[in-house]
Amino acid sequence: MVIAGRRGLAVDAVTSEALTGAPDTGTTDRIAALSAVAAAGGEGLARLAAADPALVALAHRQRERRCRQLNLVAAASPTLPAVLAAGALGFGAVTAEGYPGQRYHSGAETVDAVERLARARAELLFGAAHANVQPASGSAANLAVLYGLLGPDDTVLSLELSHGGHLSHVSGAASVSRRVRARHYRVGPDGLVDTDAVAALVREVRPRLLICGGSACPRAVDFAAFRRAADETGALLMADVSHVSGLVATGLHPSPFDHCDVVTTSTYKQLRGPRGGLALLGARSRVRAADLDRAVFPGFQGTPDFGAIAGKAVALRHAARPAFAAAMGRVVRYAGLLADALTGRGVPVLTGGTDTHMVLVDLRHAPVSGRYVCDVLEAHGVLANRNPVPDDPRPVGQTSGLRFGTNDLAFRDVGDDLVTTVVAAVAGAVAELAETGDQARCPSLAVLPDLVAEVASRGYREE
Ligand code: DSN
Repeated sequence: MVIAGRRGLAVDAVTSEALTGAPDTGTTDRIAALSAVAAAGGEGLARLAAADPALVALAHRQRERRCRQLNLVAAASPTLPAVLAAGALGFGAVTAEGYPGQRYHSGAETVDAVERLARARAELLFGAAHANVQPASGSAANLAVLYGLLGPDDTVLSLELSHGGHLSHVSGAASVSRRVRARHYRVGPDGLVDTDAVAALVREVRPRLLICGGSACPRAVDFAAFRRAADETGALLMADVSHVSGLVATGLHPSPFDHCDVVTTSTYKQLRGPRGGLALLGARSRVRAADLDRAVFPGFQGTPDFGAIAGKAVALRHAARPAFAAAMGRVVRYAGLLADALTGRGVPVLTGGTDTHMVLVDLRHAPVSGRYVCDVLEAHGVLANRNPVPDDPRPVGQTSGLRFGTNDLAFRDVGDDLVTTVVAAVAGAVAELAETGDQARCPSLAVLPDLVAEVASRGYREE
């Protein structure tokens, strides 16, 4: 297959054969042998059904729900079937602390190669100087950096949680805030981060680490401006690109790797990978690879999940393919359609639009909360999440925001006409709820279940 994308050819050229000397083949015999060990294979499922019928019943229920749902959760992408299979091959059963060639347990030769493969693909895909593929999640990657690279007197400067930051960026609600000192910058009335104001705060706070990116940032992050802000006092700069790592990998979002010392991401939010994270170094990072590795292990985690690392390797290879780049193009386009449909119906969205997969509805002046709208949409088959907005007048259990994302929709085998119709119906439902406060007076809701079923019946492309 021809591979494109910024670093596609190089990513595809990294084979386990190159790393281990063992032939890279997928012969029928080998696949048959593997299906016997794969927990997802028929034999494994039959055993599960006998061992735990309750769990199998829940799996059926979840499958049936998925057939009636449109997933517009911004923090989700559909896990690749190949990633699920990789996770079920038995690598996860290996206990081996440490890093390839330097494990604390024997029997790690094969998982060493798996980890090297994932690491090489991550470095090539993103243009990173170094990749640590062991973090159990994006949060774990962030916490490893915070605990491992900062001293007791250091301060972190990051985006405030209610303004779009993340719990693991030393939010007051996270236990890390009892160990690591933090100050936070905020977005302005336009919903955007003013990087000149961040630079001024850097001069005042003199943080050891400046963090950019977050969980509810619909606009592209200006990494170069954050670098200039960090350089005011020589702070380290870290970007958390968990939400946009697919866009970064395909060049549809600016890359942090020329500007940041450390870059973290989760692997399931946009990369179609397993639950897990990556901690990466920028091209000119002042952090040494050995220090980053020590921060993850032994600093923060023990034995990594090699099943997840195998899944990360698969997802990283897939992210270098033309089909993934095409899907990322649709992600951004569909999010723009949704933002336009909402604003066209008089529903404000934060920042007035989006550059990414994410659209943040602002319900501050509506008679209904984010939670209410989220619950009503779910009852009609549409998944989203309630989200705080800056200076939210409602409590965090209710919120005045609603966060949508278009990752799942963009990977589905649906054409633009159906997407346009669905997006208009979702926007209509939100607009009517925001205007009337009463779901009984929202005609757009009635059309949602059939549209959702139509989209859900299409399955995913390029698997
Ligand atoms: N970080 C959370 C979010 O963005 O929704 C999910 O992991």
